[in-house]
Amino acid sequence: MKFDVLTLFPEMFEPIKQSVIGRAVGKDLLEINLINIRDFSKDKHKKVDDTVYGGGAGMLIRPDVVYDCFNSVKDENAKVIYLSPQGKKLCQSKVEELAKEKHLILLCGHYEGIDQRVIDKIVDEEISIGDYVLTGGEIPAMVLIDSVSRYVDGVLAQGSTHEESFSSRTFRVSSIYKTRRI
Ligand code: 4GT
Repeated sequence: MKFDVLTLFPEMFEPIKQSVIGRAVGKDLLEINLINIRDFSKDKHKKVDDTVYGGGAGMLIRPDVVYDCFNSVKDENAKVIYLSPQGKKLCQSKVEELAKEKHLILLCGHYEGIDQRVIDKIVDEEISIGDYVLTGGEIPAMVLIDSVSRYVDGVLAQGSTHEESFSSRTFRVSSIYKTRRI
């Protein structure tokens, strides 16, 4: 399975080069490409942000820079996900659904976020990892990669594939949800 991550901070992804996910990348079961959005700035100072279109406080990542970055990895068959606190909450059934994809393009915002115009143009789905705000989408992208990669054949040791652990592990997850909801 291939993940292309569009981010201003590729250095933040060191943690997923370790352990189970790192070994799976080493065995070519997973491909994780980190693409620096800043590399697509046309500005001599490598500027990527701009004032908010239509007014408003703060700065947004420029839509043209994000679009050019996206075009460098574009694939008709890929699903494009924007990690955002406004997105649909990531749950175990969503993780299983995403694991059926061959190629995910993960767009990470930072600071105030990304200009909405490019999100509307390229993003298939917005996903949140929970109801809290972070400084960037990088940690959520790592959560998504880690949780989805567990379902890729060969990533987990023999005997812990999801068919076998489904009843125990997934049941435990859903019962945590149940007890918390009551
Ligand atoms: C929280 C989440 C997320 C953020 C989440 C754009 C600029 C969004 C900062 C980013 N905060 N991203 N994906 N709960 N912040 O998933």
